Amino acid sequence: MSSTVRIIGAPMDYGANRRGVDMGPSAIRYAGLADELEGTGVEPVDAGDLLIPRAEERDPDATQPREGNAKFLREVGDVCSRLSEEVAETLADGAFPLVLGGDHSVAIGSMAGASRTATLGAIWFDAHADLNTPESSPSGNVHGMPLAAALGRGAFAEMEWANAPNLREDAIAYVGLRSIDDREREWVRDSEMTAFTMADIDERGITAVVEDALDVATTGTDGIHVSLDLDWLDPNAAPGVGTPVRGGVTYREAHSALERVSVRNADEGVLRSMDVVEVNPILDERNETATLAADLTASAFGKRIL
Ligand code: 6HN
Ligand code: MN
Ligand code: MN
Ligand code: MN
Repeated sequence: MSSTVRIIGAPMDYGANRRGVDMGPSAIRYAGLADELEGTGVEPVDAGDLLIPRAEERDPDATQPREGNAKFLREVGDVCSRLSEEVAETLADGAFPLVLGGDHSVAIGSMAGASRTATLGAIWFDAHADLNTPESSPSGNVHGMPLAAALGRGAFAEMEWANAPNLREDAIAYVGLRSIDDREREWVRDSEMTAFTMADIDERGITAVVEDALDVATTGTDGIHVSLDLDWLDPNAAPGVGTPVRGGVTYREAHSALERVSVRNADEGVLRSMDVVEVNPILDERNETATLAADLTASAFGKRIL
């Protein structure tokens, strides 16, 4: 892994129905992300935020796919194309791209950029499967679709900007899944992806599950993308998210998981890119979800108690 971590803010909320997630990058910065990262020995460089027009100035239905429903798809496409470019450039410069969302649709841009010149695996720390297509989405919110977009499923097949060219479906692992739509359930079962649900964590413990997820994501790939959706955690630990689901991982399990990622990364240099998404300061309590986001990110880069 490179020792320079480039922080790229993507204050986008087009993909979520709850306003406020566009303030995520500021909140995570104010929570002390750069200092936390510096404490782990990496050199954080803040590239600032992508410029993103407010949703109120845009028409949610301006460009719809031929079938189905995906709000602000044109805007998401514009932002993610620029983000993909930034991520690819960051990697070309020998730095590590750390993307701060924003809603989870930013991951479309992160993965497209990170998989341009390398075969990519992914670990999806999330309560949700994020595998809806514009055709299947119950909400029309693109933050429920980033994996379908990256894999070119449904209407996304014809949207080149959305596809992550060298993302391997069989190297994607979900960790902590507990809220899944009916169509998504069928698709996850029929897919080549590996899904570790909360039941797997209950049964086997977070450490064993994350080790397996790392095996899945590193097999046959040049590196992995870690996507950290803060609603992965139980709402008790992370209240500041737009789509909370009870029964998530605890504060300590979350740390343990990201620490496993950092240990494997120290040994094998597996980490290629990361995004931290869905922090919504309006719904948060005293910025604690953003603080947790900063802390967990530092854990992924090697933050230790001793
Ligand atoms: N997230 N499956 C629901 C939907 O609207 O498609 C919820 C998505 C949540 C999205 O995790 O970022
Ligand atoms: Mn998500
Ligand atoms: Mn973006
Ligand atoms: Mn989620």
